[in-house]
Amino acid sequence: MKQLFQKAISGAKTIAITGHKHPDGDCVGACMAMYLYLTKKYPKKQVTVYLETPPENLAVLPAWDRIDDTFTPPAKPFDLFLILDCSSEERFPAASEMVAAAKSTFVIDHHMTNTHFANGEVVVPDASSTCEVLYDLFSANAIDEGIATALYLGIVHDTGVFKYGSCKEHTMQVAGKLLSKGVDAQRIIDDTFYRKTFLQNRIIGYATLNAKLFLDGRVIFTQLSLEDMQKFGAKIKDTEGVVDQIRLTEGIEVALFAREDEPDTYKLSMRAISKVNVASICQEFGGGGHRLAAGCNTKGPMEEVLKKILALVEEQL
Ligand SMILES: [Mn+2]
Repeated sequence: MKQLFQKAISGAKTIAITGHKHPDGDCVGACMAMYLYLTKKYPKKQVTVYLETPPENLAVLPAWDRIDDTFTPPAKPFDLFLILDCSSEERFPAASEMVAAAKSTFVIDHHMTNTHFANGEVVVPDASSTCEVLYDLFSANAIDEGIATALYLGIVHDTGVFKYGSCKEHTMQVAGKLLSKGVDAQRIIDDTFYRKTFLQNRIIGYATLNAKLFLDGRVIFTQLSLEDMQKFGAKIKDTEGVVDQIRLTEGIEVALFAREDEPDTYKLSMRAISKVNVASICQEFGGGGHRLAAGCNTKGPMEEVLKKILALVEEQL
């Protein structure tokens, strides 16, 4: 694995890094860690990081101001494009032309639904996060406090603070190594994960108030319509935390949160407790993710979509 990555890096003079649209903690942590690592270890290489403007609560990471969120293309195609935390080519629309023009592409990911779309890859479906995979690819002695903080943040976010089943012995060992580099764990966990804006908390409350139970209380569902979003003046990032809150309802096996992004077009987030593989359900709708946490985009009235999803959930219960 390490050699594959080193080989991909070695010949490249210009390297770009990107992650998926609506970047989350793991995606941003991975991109920043990679940027910091490459610029430190290979000062002669020219490194650019492209990302959609990340949520402000992640702005604790070093080199935050180096993110190019305008996706300005280079004068000459990149020698190497590193694509992090992306399961398929649809996940990075803003960078897709630059990626297609690059001389070589390399994916580092941990989604079991990865479609293997690049010239080279390190995909570890067993890993808790892309940041965990990166730790295993980096030379340990080059990891400083800044790189460690970025990696730690990604692991914290993708494991729901070390609680999901994806968080294994190795994850904790990696986290321990990162702590020894001086990571301020409490600050990262509180400030970037648990703290919500006033608006986020109001939306979590509203969405939870409107939630309904299905299949004898084993499925919880809530939605935010375009009208709701307008009423609150909410953006996508303001709906963060909804699905993780309703997931904590006693007796449920699956939590569903649908956010209407355009008329009758929904972003659906799914969580499962243990039995149901929500990634396989989301794949039926062109999405993907992990066994217990996945998402997809759906078209059509939500009542119809919900009916189909409930039928698929019931098959697995
Ligand atoms: Mn991830």
